[in-house]
Amino acid sequence: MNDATTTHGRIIAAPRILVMGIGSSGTQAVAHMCSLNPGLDAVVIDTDTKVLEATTGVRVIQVGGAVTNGFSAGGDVELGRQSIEKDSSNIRQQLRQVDLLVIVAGLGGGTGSGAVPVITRIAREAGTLVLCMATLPFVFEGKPIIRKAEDALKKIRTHADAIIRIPNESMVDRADADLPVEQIFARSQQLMMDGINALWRMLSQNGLCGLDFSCIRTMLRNCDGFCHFASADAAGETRGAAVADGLVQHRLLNSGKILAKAAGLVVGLTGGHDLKLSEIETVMNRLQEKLPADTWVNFGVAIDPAFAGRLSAIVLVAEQWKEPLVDDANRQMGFTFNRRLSVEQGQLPLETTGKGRFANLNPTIHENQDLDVPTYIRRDIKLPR
Ligand SMILES: Nc1nc2c(ncn2[C@@H]2O[C@H](COP(=O)(O)OP(=O)(O)OP(=O)(O)O)[C@@H](O)[C@H]2O)c(=O)[nH]1
Ligand SMILES: [Mg+2]
Repeated sequence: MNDATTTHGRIIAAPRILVMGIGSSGTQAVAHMCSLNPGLDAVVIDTDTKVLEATTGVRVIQVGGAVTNGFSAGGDVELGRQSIEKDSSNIRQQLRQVDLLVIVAGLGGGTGSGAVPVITRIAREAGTLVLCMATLPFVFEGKPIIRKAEDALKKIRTHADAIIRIPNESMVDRADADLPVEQIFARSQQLMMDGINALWRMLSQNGLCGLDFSCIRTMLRNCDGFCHFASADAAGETRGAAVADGLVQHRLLNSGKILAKAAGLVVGLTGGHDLKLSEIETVMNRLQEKLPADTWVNFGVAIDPAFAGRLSAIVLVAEQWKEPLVDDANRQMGFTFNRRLSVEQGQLPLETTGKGRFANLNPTIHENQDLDVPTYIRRDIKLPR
């Protein structure tokens, strides 16, 4: 945590959120976010010199110079993976003191699909909470590209706390056939940007009640790998009702169907000093009407003078509610192996045995870890998800 200050004997800490755009579409999306919200702490990473040279207003890292010679990975996931592996120390450096890493990428190309699984792994090893926002290809892009994106998703899921999938296909309505494709891409960029801005606002501004970093962490770590999000913004007298409508009809929540089976929900509201209780009630009641009775719900309200006359909301929705894959206490690399494996649901009752004829050999220590201890035990991974 950063910026820890003491007020009346209470430690107040603002979490550091780093937004990372990976690959060409991730880079463009994050650069656009930074142009509209210069307060964002962000970095973009790509193999493609041309894309990076055209990018301004954000920290830029080129990877894989020796792998792709400054060109893109050309759709080759393995080249994307190698490019980031070769520069992994730089990525580790970027993650120092970061509490929440938000990755933005378009899956289906070489750099994003190859690099994001590696970055999520590095972030997990560093103990950083990882949320990945990934767009999925249009159907017209073809099966090989869709398969590439699906494979990447599976790999990302083993390390990221939560993934928000944004299918490009869901950005399109029937009436949109004649719209320029650029406009459709802009739509998903806008959605991601609204979501990240709202999340950033909730976590970096003083809340009136409720929502803080640990609440977001609980949500991301318990959502069993995937979660959904939506945001809505409105101004004027009827802003409470307009925001409620915007959320329950949101395309990323499948017009309310995702809410109807939600196992967990976090709602963050931001208004000005004129925010009324009735507006909060309008939004919360509309959402509650849609939810199953036993949904875990947490909400918070932040006041920002710039939101006078306006109301903004973000919701994060989990369809599943499960124990996290890795225990918090053991997320850092290099914890000592000296624990009893408890037998819980979703965990195999595996026993460790003696080293037998290997007992007198020196252990293989790398970066403070004993590599002779199986990875799933060193990292306290419960098998399988
Ligand atoms: N939403 C959105 N998606 C995009 C955009 N551009 C590309 N995509 C999607 O993102 C996927 C990956 O494209 P890129 O980001 O260009 O690929 P990359 O990761 O740079 O990979 P390489 O170019 O092969 O190194 C594509 O298959 C598209 O589905 C965009 O501007 N907006
Ligand atoms: Mg590219």
